[in-house]
Amino acid sequence: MRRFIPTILLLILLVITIMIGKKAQDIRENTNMSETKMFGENPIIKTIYTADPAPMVYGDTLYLYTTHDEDELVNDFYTMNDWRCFSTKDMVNWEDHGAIFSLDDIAWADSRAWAPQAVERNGKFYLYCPVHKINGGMAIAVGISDSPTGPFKDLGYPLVDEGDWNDIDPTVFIDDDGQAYLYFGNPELRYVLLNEDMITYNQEVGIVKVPMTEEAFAKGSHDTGTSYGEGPWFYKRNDLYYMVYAAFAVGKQNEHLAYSTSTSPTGPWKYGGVLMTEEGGVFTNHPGIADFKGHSYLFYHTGDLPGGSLFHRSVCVAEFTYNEDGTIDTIEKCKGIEKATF
Ligand code: FUB
Repeated sequence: MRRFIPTILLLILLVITIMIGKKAQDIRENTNMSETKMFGENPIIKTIYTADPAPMVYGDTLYLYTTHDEDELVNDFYTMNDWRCFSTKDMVNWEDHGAIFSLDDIAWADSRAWAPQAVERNGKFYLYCPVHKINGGMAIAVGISDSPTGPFKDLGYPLVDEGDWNDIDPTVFIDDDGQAYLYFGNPELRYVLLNEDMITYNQEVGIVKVPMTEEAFAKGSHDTGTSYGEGPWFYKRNDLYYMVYAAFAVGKQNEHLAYSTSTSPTGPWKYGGVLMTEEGGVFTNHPGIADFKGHSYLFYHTGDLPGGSLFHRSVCVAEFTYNEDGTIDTIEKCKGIEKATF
């Protein structure tokens, strides 16, 4: 019998070890410890003040173009000299590509490097940017590059220049039939039909003024009597065209985000609702929407970085979903988003 005691003890030890191992596995499975979730925290760019986010998905990467609020203000107003680019493959880790286009590259502009949007066509990248003309009003410049991260080279003259202050905040979209649209404007929404070269537009159609009706943009407190303010973002999803924009509600000081839809790229537009309220924001807000790796994202800006203000903004992002009929519920300003998994 004494001969068997060590063997019995060994067997008991083995059974106990197996039981502990099994228990640990159960705990892991029940608490999902095998999956480590990662979150990206808002504001997503923490090194400088950024605003007016414009996402562009190209290949397996999301490129985010932004404006840049300088730390030091000139004349106590928006002080913005260059456009920045950041990229991510998972919505959590961001690479900073620095200044990819700047007022120094545009001989005919002197200030206000405002809200841009980029698009790719035939292997070239086009960055549409509002700027202030030397001795003039606002106009839309085009930067051209062989790479999404620049450097961008100026076209040499404005693409849109009506001699008024409406020519800001361009949003570009190429439809399935190849027709490209450039919408822009504050306080009126206007558009041109871009030619295939993306640097000229159909002169016969010219600059079209969208009817600023309450059916299209709801009653509001901006100059047209509607809520449409500025910062349009134009895109299509499931044959429905969306116009998302910064809006002014009656009795409110700060901008909220709203959207309208249409079954045609040129309207008529039908007001859809509030996408993001003014709450927790600064005077401006600015939408940029992208589908990336199976998720839908709304980029926007707040004043949430330390030292933040209406002139020192910071870009944030929120994930959202569409309702079955294509409508979108109001999206909360949020703490951040989960790492995109694929
Ligand atoms: O960032 C400067 C201007 O403020 C933009 O062009 C507008 O959309 C608003 O965000």
